[in-house]
Amino acid sequence: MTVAAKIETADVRHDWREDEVEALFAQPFMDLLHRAHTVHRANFDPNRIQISRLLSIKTGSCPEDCKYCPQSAHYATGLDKEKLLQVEQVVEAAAKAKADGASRFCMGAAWRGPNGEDFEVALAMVEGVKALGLETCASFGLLSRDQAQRLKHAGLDYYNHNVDTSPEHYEEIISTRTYQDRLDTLEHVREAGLHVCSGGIVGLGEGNADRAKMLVTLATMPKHPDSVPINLLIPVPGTPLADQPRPDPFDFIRTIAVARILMPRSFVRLSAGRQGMSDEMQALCFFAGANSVFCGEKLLTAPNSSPESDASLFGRLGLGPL
Ligand code: SAM
Ligand code: DTB
Ligand code: SF4
Repeated sequence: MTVAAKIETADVRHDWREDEVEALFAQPFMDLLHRAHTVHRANFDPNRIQISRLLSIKTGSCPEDCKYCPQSAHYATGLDKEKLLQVEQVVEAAAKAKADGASRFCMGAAWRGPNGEDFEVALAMVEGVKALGLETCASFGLLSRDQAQRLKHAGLDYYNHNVDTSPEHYEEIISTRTYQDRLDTLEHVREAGLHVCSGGIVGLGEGNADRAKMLVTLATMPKHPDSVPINLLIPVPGTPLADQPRPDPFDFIRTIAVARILMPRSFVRLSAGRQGMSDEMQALCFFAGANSVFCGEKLLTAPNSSPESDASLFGRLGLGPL
């Protein structure tokens, strides 16, 4: 390896500029993938992936208007609304996920943010899942400083809150909370000493310049998010983005590659949308630096790649769990 390549792969920079990152997106695909894979190999075992399992602890009737989301009360998506699950139901699901090989259990809730007695129940869920010896993750929406600290004390390891897209494109997608609200929540999470999980969605009608800005937002945080989920939009009938044209798969893979280069030590998760991807596309995502996935039949409400097709894919690629 040349000296220049060594510096490039070892560096953890927090001063990425939009023009540099747009230039990465504009590189020929093979050059970009080679660079991303080199960075990946210098920082991780390229044959291992981290496996998380998701559970929706409170489904549907969310007051927010995120145009991509089947759980928003603003859109008729035919989703059955559910009450908050009971602590025992969640702990039971987590124990099963652990037996199936998951190392992290992520609880999602269709809330603007946690409130009142529901938050107390959610804290008990975190305690119960942690006691099983799993890594815990929660995605409960906006958090105050105090709520972030209480989650930390309950045994939470990671908090997921996505920036979703670029600050500019965000205005087209969500009106009920601002980009700054999201950044404030991430600051509260960081200050509480929780690991940050933050990424976004590809396929919301954004271009590569927006994807570059989204990744610059993440890569210029005081500390890079420990996990960076890159979701491919699952177009859900009834949501305003149901008929959004599917982005070019190579642009999706480019987004993974650029995330890997910008945040060399973070886990980049090939998150929602794997069900619609070919095995070959997923393999290219792993080559480009994705090293984490959600496994299990379901994400929060949408179907995921089946455990059988995952077992077959990972087996054929020689990919093992971390
Ligand atoms: N309500 C909380 C919030 O918004 O932070 C937590 C749950 S929310 C469903 C978590 C993330 O799921 C969103 O930020 C978005 O990135 C992703 N998501 C939701 N619907 C999606 C879809 N149809 N396709 C891809 N990703 C989606
Ligand atoms: C994330 O970035 N993706 C997950 C998790 N964080 C909470 C959620 C994906 C949701 C996909 C649509 C659904 O299942 O409803
Ligand atoms: Fe609610 Fe989260 Fe869906 Fe937005 S993404 S509508 S906040 S559940």
